[in-house]
Amino acid sequence: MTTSNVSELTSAQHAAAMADHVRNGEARAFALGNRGPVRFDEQGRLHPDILEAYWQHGFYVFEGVIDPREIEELRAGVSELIDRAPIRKGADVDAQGRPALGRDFAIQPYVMVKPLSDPWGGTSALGGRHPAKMTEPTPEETAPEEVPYLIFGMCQSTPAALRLYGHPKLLAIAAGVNGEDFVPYNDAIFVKQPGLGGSVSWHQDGITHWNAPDWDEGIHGFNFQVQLYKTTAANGLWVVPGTHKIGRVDIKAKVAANDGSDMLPDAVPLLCEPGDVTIVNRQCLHGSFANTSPDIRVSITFGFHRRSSVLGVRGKLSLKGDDMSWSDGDVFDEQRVFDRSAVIPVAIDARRCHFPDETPYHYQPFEGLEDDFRFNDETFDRVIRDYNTRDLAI
Ligand SMILES: O=C(O)CCC(=O)C(=O)O
Ligand SMILES: [Fe+2]
Repeated sequence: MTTSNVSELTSAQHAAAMADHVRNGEARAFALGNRGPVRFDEQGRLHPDILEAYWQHGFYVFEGVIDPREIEELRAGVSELIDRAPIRKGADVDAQGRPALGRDFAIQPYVMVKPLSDPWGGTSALGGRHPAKMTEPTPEETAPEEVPYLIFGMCQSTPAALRLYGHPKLLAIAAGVNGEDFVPYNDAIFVKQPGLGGSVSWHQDGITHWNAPDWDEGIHGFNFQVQLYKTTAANGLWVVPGTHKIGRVDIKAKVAANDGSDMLPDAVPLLCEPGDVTIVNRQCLHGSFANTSPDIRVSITFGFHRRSSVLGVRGKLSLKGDDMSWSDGDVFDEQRVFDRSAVIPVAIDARRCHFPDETPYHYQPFEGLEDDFRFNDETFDRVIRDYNTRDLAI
């Protein structure tokens, strides 16, 4: 028996408490007009109208970017990752008693959390960028002790995810936002199983450049999210439009001004069909609720930066394993940027082998070096294995 407390919500009560907010948020989201298919101009550059809407609101929803066949391959790959998660943090076996995946990876791939919990809100984790605690509903008694929350290292563990990393439309979008010489940041798969998935408390992603003399609205880059399933206001990511322009938001004060509720009135949900892709400016205030809905969300999340934002900068948020301790990183010199960026040409080539009819993306920083970065066993060892120890996190 658990002792009851008036502030504790069951899953169903949490879902009911969100109903109005969900409905209003959906209406606000569709009214913004920052969504549609990806479009390019005659030179193959991201259409200026899309860029304008992105810079106005701080996010954009690209509809129908990833073909159904590729989504199927990604779903199969991620299902396997979910099945192969350790039964709890640090365990060597999965729920079926097989060896958990990735115990030999330099960075442990799984962040496990208690069902419906908020692991970071109100803690000093991740540089203290999540100051407010989200509502933590009580899971069903049948829920497992821990569930996967984030999965790292997808380019190493999942062939379909490596190929996604070389997707020509996604890389052209990255070039449109961050310039042709754009560089990678990191990746993580956010997993929100129905009735189990934890919340991500309100935060802005960037850490390093808030007080930089050349600070601007794009300096901390952006994240893609490729949606493998339909996303709803109940299970999806919410963003407060325009907050990428205003510097650091006082999140605690914002929640307090909302009677302590995490349902911020000016936030909107990212509403997607399978195969839709979002870009969210890392300076935008964003977060997601515990998933008390009946629908799974799997968001393959990976970011890109302007080269000038990382070169010569001391990184932050360097992941040191599954204990979620994050710390100062290395200074990112030319070699480090080159080594992490090399995942891109290998991913492009892995994609070319699998989808021979598609025109591969031309990644300018590796112009003329393509033959050294073909997808093969040698480049897997040299470039892909433990590539995320070289992430460019700022
Ligand atoms: O998908 C989520 O719930 C959180 C995503 C997020 O924080 C990010 O992409 O930076
Ligand atoms: Fe984030």
